Amino acid sequence: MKDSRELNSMTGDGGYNAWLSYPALPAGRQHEQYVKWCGAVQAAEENETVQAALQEWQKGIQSMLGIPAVPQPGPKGLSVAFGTFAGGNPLIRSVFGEETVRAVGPEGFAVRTCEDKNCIAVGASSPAGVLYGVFHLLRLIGSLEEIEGLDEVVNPVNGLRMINHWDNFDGSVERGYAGRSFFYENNRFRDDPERIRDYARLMSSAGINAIAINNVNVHALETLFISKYLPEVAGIADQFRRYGIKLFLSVNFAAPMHEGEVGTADPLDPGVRRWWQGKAAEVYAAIPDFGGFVVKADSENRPGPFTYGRDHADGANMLAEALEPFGGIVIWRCFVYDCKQDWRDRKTDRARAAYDHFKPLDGKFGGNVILQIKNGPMDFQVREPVSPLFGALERTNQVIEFQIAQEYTGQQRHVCYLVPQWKEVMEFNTLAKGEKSPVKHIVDGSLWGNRYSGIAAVSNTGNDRNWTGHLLAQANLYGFGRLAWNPELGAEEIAGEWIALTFGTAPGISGVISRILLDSWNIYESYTAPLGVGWMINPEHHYGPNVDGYEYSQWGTYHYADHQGIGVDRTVKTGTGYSAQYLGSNAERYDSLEECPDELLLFFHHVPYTHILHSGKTVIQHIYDTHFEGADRAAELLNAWAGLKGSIREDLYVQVENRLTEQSGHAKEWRDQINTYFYRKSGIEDAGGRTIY
Ligand code: GCW
Repeated sequence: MKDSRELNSMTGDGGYNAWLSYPALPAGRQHEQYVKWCGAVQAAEENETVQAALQEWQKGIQSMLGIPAVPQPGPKGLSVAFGTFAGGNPLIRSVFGEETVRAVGPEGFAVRTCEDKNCIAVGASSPAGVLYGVFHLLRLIGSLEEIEGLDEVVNPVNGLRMINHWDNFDGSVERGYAGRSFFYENNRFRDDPERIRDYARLMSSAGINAIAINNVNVHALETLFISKYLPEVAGIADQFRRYGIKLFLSVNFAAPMHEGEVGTADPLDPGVRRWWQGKAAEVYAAIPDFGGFVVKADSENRPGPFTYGRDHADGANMLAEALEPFGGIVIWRCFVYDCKQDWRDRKTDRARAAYDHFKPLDGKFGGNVILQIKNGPMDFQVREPVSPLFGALERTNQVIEFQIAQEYTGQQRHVCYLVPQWKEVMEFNTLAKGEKSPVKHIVDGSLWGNRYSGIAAVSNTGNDRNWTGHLLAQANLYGFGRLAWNPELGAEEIAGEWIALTFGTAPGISGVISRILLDSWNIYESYTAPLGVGWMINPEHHYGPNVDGYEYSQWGTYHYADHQGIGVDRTVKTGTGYSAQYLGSNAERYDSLEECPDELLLFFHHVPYTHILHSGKTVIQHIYDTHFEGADRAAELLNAWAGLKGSIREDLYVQVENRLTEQSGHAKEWRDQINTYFYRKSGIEDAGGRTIY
């Protein structure tokens, strides 16, 4: 336990500084080592990003070590030096030889402890690389890692490391669970540059380099972000630029009509093409390093090329042509499906939709178009198979889309650390090009040699003091960035970093918080919809149990539970044929009732409640057991957390205690609703004789 003096000396920021809190490090050997090197800093380049790195370094060192990092023009005792290779500090060039310089990519960095030159040097080819390198060093120090003997080159694995905001101009956030937007309020840009700067710092320190600032559902006023509101958008881009982040905008496909200048949005119409070209020129005049457009078209009632008998490639390529001269890209979303499926029609299947729409278009997209594909075929459920589009598109740039916002995983009122889920998806072997074809190598561009690569995710932030509502949801935000930077990092490793940087390194803390995080996905899954079938939430707002919420609505998302059984038949012979969208043994495994993994059984098969799982249990007993256990384990999370009282800052402690209390109660509600539903449907008793209403 920390002594109370030390705890109280930490500011009660309510979680605002998140993983950039820079908690004071304990005295000892490591502390001495850091103090020895970090008292002086050489970083004279005038570039604003290098200067941002310097400020961050000084802030971090002061706070963690309690000493100033004094800027120093040249060598004099030990120091930390950072800059670009071409930046004019001869020390940087003398530390890193030609070979190292060549190995450092556009956003990477090299870091070396040079005893003979009395410095720890961070060198990069770009200012952004310098900034990433400085955050790297700060992270090492914050986690009590060695900084002597450093010698490494670090490059991000994925080119695009992107956050998508679903923020609306009125200040609301679609699927936002952490307050309102910090960009907008009441159809105005909020005048809060400090918040945006701190947001950019957080994102950049996690490795993010692209942010789309408005909802993919682009309403009337947001349509004008590429015209009337460009000056304000450019102001945000200025803030982002300093931290190596490019700004993107979601655009309305029907914008040319909306602004009343053209009578159609037909992508093959010359007037429409000219309109977008003019718009692109205006945007780049205001924001020279503008990233590009994100587009949700012909999806959930958004306009798109279908209206004109054109396809997605026609639509995307038209926008791509407008952006190409400026180096911009089009990110075209594949979340396209018929949201009005009728239950009598057993062949239409929402899960099939993205593949059916986009597979035939492989190879038809322009070089600066990237398809953005949700990780699963449905919609960010706690458990889904991997989208079969991964592996189906050989000649198309593609990025994967995750959802950091916990729309279906407890809405940041329940803890659900999603990094393990994302890792599982990234490791999934698509078999697209032989035995070693994991999703991570499709999205990083290496499998097919794509020009663009990357990973995007829907943000979980808002203007709540701690950014994410649930303090532990910060780990998802941080973890997403780190995983996008390097998918080889482990879920536990990332959790460990986040914990040290947020709560400090006092013994006994990390193990407890790490366990909570790492168990949380499995716990959440166990008391909600069983065996991969998904949904079972209240329609529209998507929070809380409602087994038949979507079963009897017009949205066409079913589990088909009756008194005999449950599950969606997606097999080839008797079902929707979805399983055939996978390749080779994946298709066979999912199609086969015997081989299908338990956790996805009800996604692929309709079975009687008495069906025996690989685990040896019947489906119905599995449902009862997991729901009783899940609710108990949710309650234990609260007990585990209670053990930290007094060891971590009180303002942080209390926040999580409140949320875990709520979760523990809500998990019981889930347990009872689901168990009671299936008991009454099936008439089968729980072998454990526990209370089911
Ligand atoms: O997950 C669903 C959400 C919608 C969202 C849509 C999408 C932005 O319920 O709110 O719209 O996905 O991804 O476009």
